[in-house]
Amino acid sequence: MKIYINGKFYTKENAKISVFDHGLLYGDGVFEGIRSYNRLVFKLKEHIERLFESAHSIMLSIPLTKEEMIKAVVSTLKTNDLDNAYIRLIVTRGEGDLGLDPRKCRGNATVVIIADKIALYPEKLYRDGLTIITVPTIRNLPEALNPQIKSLNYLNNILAKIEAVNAGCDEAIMLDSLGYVAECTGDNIFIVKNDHLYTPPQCMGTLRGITRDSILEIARKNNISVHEHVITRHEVYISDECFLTGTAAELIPVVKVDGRIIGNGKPGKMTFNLLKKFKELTKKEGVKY
Ligand code: PXG
Repeated sequence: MKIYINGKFYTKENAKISVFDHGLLYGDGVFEGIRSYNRLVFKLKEHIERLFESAHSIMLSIPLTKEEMIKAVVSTLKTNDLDNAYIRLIVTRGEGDLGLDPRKCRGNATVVIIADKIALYPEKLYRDGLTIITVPTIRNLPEALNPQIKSLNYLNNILAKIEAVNAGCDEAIMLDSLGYVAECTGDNIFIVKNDHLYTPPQCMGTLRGITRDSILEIARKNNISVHEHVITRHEVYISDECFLTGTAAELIPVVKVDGRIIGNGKPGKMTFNLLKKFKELTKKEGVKY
């Protein structure tokens, strides 16, 4: 495995950054998780766009242009000769001192690109569906740390994941400060009711997921009624189908929430149909390498 750090490639053993890097000291940085399918990088432009938006919001200046960043990702994939990959793109504030003042990092942002494989859940769960739970930890408040910023500070999500794991569940539903369903720890959430598709709007505590947007696009093209609308836990409990979306998980069915069986307890028809169409899209769309 060859890892890109600031324009050079290193073996896994030699891929190291400073312990004074503010990405490590404070989680001060931004990231993206991207997938490639059959030598096509899915929605690469959208991921790079979101990375630059996250960086702009935290006043982190990325030392590459968007075009250069795209080239760096492509070159990492070529160097590693992976047909299907999970790419982790990280930009940290860089090396500073032990104070949190980002000016001490002198604009030396660190860019890291790792291309590897990832299977978030065992194959069986894609067939049988997940058991999930609503957890006490709410999603970060947008007025404190906006979930639209994909920052390296993921403790909010990790705490929720720990609560789900402690309860013996696969994933956590995180609510927003008003008690509406926001999203899961690394995925967006959808429900189906009477053939209509619902997902929370991106304004409260919800990341505008790129997989989420692809599913919405596929649904609209297939004349499915789509609603970006606030969702309560009650609406999840009485839904016909429920599924999660994310680059790492792709699209995975949910069959039990807070002890309530969803639909007939099996992954639903619309879920499988959207998954099939999503897979088709990943086969034909993307940046070639
Ligand atoms: N919500 C959150 C909070 C995320 O972190 C998504 C939704 C889905 O967004 P995309 O654009 O990927 O459809 C994410 C992204 C993991 C893991 O190990 C998950 C993400 C990032 C890094 C690791 O589960 N999810």
